[in-house]
Amino acid sequence: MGIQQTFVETAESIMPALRQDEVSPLHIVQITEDQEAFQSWRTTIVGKAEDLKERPFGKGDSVILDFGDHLVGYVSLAIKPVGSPPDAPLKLKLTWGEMPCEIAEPFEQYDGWLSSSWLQEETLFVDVLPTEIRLPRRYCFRYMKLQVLDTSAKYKVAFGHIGCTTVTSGDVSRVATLPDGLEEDLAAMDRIAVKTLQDCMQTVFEDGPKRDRRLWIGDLRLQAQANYVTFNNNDLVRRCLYLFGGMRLADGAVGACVFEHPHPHVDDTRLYDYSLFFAATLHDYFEATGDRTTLEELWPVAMEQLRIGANRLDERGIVKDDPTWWCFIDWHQELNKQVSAQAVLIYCMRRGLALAQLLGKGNEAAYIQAQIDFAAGAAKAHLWDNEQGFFVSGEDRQVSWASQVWMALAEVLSPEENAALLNRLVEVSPAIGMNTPYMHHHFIEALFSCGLRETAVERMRAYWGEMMKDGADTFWELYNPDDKKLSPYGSNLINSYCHAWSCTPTYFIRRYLL
Ligand code: RAM
Repeated sequence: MGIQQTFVETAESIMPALRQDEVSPLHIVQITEDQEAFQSWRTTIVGKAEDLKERPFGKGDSVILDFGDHLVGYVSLAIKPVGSPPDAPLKLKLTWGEMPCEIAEPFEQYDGWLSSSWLQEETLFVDVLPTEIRLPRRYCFRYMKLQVLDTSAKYKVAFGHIGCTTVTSGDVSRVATLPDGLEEDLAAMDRIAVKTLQDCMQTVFEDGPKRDRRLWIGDLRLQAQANYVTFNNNDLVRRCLYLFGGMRLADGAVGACVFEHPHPHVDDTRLYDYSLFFAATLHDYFEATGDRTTLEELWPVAMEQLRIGANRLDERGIVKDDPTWWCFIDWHQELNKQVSAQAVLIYCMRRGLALAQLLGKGNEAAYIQAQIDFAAGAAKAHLWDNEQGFFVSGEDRQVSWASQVWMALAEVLSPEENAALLNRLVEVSPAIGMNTPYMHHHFIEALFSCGLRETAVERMRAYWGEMMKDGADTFWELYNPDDKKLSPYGSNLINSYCHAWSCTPTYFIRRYLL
């Protein structure tokens, strides 16, 4: 299978232009340890950024600048010598942070399992002063620390213009203003969600502009849904669909993520649920755009994902669960993913069925319908525990939030039974919870689709609302109100604090609450 060049060419032909803006820092801040503050770091304004211009910096001097909001872009700075003619290079260290922790905690102490190279820092040796430097890498930050590691005994330096040229393919003027009357906290939540999406919108829908800076299909699906009610950059969704469709794994499965550079190529990560989401994303794209040409071209890819997914059903009609198999669902080590995977399969097949019917593909529609009946029937027969009133997953018959949420979305039970299932879930609150905004998204979506609007809004407030109270400028990759340093990567320094899959409050607000 591998590469379908014409699809990749279509994707490359609709490369978006990036919009730029110039942003300057606002404040000089101090970051101090405070157990009461989010992740134990408190930020205090100690001056205006413009006051920096007159301040000479010698060996060992440093300053932290606050740009006032989350930015993605290219940093430039003007540096001039103060005192005698510079008789040695300037050695300057720069550190960027989306969050105070990245500025306050030395990166040398980082011991997580993702590469430390994601941590944003730079050491510059400047031979000739004065100078104006534009750094070649794109950074993602609100805070920037300047540390003069050395000048010489004879001169110091001063910083003139410091700025960031931001980049995004999201045109904020296309986002409709919210009507008056929406509660203030929800309007603020919408604004932060839109900003999150905007900063992730580059030449693809990136998962996080700090990390991993690439296109993952699980993230894409949610970004696309948020995009249809905000930026409406539908060509960007189309480009991403063609990238996934054009570059697949050896057996035809859609890869979990793709890279754009040095040329488009698919990563070798395979996730059961992510491959299936190709069909759901194509379904949503067609629903939003009515673009039949794209649907017709990419339909065979979607159909193939459904077949590959259904091939994992055992003779009973249950997704085989073994240690070699990887399904994402949530960052949660103890979560058994069998029930959720079964539900994702059914959820995606339902959307595939709608597309097959629309395209008049009778045989394929019949095949999908038969698989839905098989898998949904098996779920009720083998995964439902009548006594507990929950779906149970894996050999140990685990009851988790994810299993119930995904089964509600898969509509295996009747609408009334689904609503009762979600109410029971909230009441019983099983110990195997949800860790990511991605999993919370599915919980909220399930609540809205079962008509549990009040609980949905309450839960949005309890999750994204808490992130706001904890100072979010953009919504985060990971958040657990009970464990604020939670990271699946061994350190919260490497977490992404502007993350695609966290942008969906705007989708909920604009789709269900206006
Ligand atoms: C992480 C990223 C990304 C997600 C994958 C599965 O690397 O956070 O958003 O889709 O995991």
